Amino acid sequence: MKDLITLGEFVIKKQHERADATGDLSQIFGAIRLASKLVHREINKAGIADIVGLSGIENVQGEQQQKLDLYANEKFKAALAARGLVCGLASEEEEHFVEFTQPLSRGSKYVVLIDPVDGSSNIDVNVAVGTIFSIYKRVSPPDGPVMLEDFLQPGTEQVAAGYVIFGSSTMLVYTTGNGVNGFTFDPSIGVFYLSHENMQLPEDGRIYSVNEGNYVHFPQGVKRYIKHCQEIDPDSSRPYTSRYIGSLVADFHRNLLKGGLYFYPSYAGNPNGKLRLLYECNPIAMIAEQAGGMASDGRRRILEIPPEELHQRTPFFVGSRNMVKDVERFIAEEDR
Ligand code: P6P
Repeated sequence: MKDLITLGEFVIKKQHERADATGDLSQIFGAIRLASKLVHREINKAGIADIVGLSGIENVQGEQQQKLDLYANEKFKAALAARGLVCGLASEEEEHFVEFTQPLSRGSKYVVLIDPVDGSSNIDVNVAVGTIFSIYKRVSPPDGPVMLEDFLQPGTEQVAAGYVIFGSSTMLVYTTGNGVNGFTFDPSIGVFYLSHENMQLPEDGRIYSVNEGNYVHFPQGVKRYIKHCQEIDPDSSRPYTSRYIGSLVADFHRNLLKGGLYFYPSYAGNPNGKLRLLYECNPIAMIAEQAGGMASDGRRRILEIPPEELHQRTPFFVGSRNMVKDVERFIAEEDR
């Protein structure tokens, strides 16, 4: 049995391989690791503990906050604040960014953006959910307060991005810009072990993931692409398979491993779709690109979209490079 490498050992190893590495990211990943273990524990007893169901509170999105959303948000916030390397956090569950004012955090040079539990409406029905995180270096003066500009940076400026998927097993998948690696959690000893080294997103795929219930509201080019997926053409392995879990992290993770395209287009009354640019699309897009895939809003590279506000949404097409290029071609034909 080959030597098992823990997430902590791997992050330290990678840190020593980079002359400019300071060890800060290693510390931040330690906080993410801790909070992920706490969320794993709560999710895995959700049926028993009073953690399932709605909190009775609405978040800034006007969505009913699940109790686990709040629990996870608090645990990630506390763990990141305690490390003294992060000066602020933005979260799907927080209307505004949160500045960490503890003396330990003053002058820290990183900010973190998270979706604490993406797909949380699936918790009650025992379907995989995930945490998504994105890490930037602050751009405001280090001796001053954290500013909104620290969070409104294009995805190309991310220093790290990743997700934790709480599924049949709990996995943490991340990138610091040098490839993508996946770690599987062993709850018996509370350790994440390297299980998927140098993950590659197949450039072709046969799986498309979209909520076809919105079909009538999709733009014409997207409708034509969906019909393209369903046509019989053995030479191009069509019809493709439709797989949609309703949990971005779970749908993306499957497509990362097997190839495929996840998309949440604009639809009636929602010109920018549903997914949030800063703490859902940018981190997933960084992982996709680092694994050889592609992420677009149907016309532009996701990572180059200039953010204008914390919770802004964007249409999202992510996965196998050739599938993203195909759907962009159908959309472009409608633009002519
Ligand atoms: P719909 C979960 O709320 C989420 O943000 C993604 O995880 C998921 O892919 C999508 O929304 C599901 O949305 O409208 O298809 O139920």
